Amino acid sequence: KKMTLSLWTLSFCGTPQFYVVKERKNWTEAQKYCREKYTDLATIENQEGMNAVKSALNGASGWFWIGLRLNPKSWIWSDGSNSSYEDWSPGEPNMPVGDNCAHLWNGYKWGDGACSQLDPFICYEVSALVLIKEKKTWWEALRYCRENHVDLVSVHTEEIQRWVETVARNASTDNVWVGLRHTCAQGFWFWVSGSTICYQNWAPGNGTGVEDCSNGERSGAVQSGSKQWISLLENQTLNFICTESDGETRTSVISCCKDLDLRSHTEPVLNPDCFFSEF
Ligand SMILES: [Ca+2]
Repeated sequence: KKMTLSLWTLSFCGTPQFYVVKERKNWTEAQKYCREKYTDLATIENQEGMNAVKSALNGASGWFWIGLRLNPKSWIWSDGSNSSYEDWSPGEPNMPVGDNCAHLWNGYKWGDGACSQLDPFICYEVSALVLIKEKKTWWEALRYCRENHVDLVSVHTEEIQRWVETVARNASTDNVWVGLRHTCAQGFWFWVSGSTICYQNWAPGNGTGVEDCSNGERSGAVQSGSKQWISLLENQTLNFICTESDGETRTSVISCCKDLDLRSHTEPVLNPDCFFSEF
C-alpha cells in the first residue's frame, strides 16, 4: 500500500491549467498567493500554453502578472522552468535593468513593468486530475474513467484532496463522484485503487458509522461546496473526477486483490478493481 503512494508521486505529471486571479497584488505577493493556492505564477512554455492562458482570460482586459522576472539580467521563470519560449510585445522589454517583472497587456503580448505595481495575475496548476462534466452513476463513472483516462480518483493524501478541490470548483452537480466505495457485505469503505482509507475528509455524519445498505450499495462523492466526502447511493448521476497519471492502478490491482482476500472471512467481495481487470 505504501508503494502505491510513492508510485503516484513519481507518475505525477499532467497538463497545466491556468487560473486568473482578479485581486490586485504586486508580483511577489502574487507569486506567494499562487504558490499557496495553486502551483505557481503562470509559466508559459509554448504557444499551446499561451493559448490556454488566453482562453482562461476569456477576453478580460488590463495587465496580468505572469511568472517571469528579470533576475538580475536575464528573464527567469518563477517555477525554475528554463523554457526559451517568449511572446514579447514589439519593443518590449524596454525598462532599464532593475526591478522588472513581466505581465500580459495589449493583445495578451508580454511587457515588462515595475514589480511593485498592483495587478491581477495568472496562476497555474499542474493537475493529474480531470473533471468530467457529464452526469453518470458511480459505476458508469468508474467505467468511463478506466476506458478514457486511468481511474476514478482515489484521495490518498491531503495533497490529492487539494487537487480534487481545485478541479471540483467547476463541477455542474452539487456532488462529484470519487473512487470511494463501500461494501455492504464486509461493512467497510475502500478506494478503487485498492487501498484502505488512511487520510480522511468525511463530512460530519458520513462514512464513519454503519451505512444503511437497505436500498443498495453506497459510494463516495465530494461535495462541490465543502469539498468534504459524503456517502451516496451508487445510482445517483453526478460529475466525476478521473486521474490522468498512469502507474498507480496496475500495481494496486494486485495488492488490492490480495488485501481483500485476506479480509474476506465470509463471501467474495465485489471489488471494482478485480472486477474491471477481468475485461
Ligand atoms: Ca515595458
